Amino acid sequence: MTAVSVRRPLVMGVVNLTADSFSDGGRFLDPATALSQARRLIDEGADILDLGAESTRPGAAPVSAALELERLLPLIASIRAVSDISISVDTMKPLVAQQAIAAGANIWNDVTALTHSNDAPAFAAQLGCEVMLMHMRGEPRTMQDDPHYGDVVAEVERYLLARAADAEEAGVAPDKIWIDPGIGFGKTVEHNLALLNALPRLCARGYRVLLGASRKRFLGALSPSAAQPQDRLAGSLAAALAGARAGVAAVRVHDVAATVQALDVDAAIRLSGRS
Ligand code: HH2
Repeated sequence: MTAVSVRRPLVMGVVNLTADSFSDGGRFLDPATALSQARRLIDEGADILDLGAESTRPGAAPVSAALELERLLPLIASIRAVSDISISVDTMKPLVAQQAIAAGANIWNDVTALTHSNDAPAFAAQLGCEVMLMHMRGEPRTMQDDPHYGDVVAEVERYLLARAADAEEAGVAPDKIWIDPGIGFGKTVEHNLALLNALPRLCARGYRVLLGASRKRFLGALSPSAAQPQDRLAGSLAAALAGARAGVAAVRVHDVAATVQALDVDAAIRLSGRS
């Protein structure tokens, strides 16, 4: 008999090396604290660590490539000294991605979906790493100023498929491409809910899908007890489970242990329902 299995999404734990991230800004700026946070997320069961040195929250100030690298490279080296976990680097700058990959990162997570410069897709192809292409409307500084869409699902899907096609044309292998609807990036609460409902459709497009809903502001609008980012664990888990049921390949989260537990139980329930 062939073994039946239900694969749960990979869990990507966030380590923000930023002064101003919306949920944990400034907490892990010190290199030793950042490393201990990374180790903690590994111990809690993270499959991927997502390291970001520039906040993308609405209104965030840009950070120079030099400062991003100053924050990222020592941490990548110290994680690599203790673990072979997959590391993604959350940056829009090709040169930062290049140096991070050279230092031991495996994945380029780009919230601008390789549009920051004309040569970004060629850069990604040359690096040979996995790339995560996220949808964002506008830029972080202004993206939440009254975002409008005709049909948010169709527009986000069209954009992501066009960006993936561009990456493939530049030489990125299709199995290295991830797509991500960019929850909260130039979207109202209703847009985010429509996209969460459309995850099965996105997952059917042949690319791995990443979902990042953890602690985001729309959760606070949906439940009165979730006003502050640190009070949004339960809502974040609900979104992660919706992603798991839709077939996403990974969820990007701040609370790794709780997410692993919720996804493990959910996978076991689904598995037992099949037997
Ligand atoms: N969300 C954030 C940052 N990077 N990358 C992808 N691919 N998808 C996401 O949904 C995503 C992302 C925002 O969360 P956080 O890192 O906690 O905050 P900040 O951008 O303020 O550092």
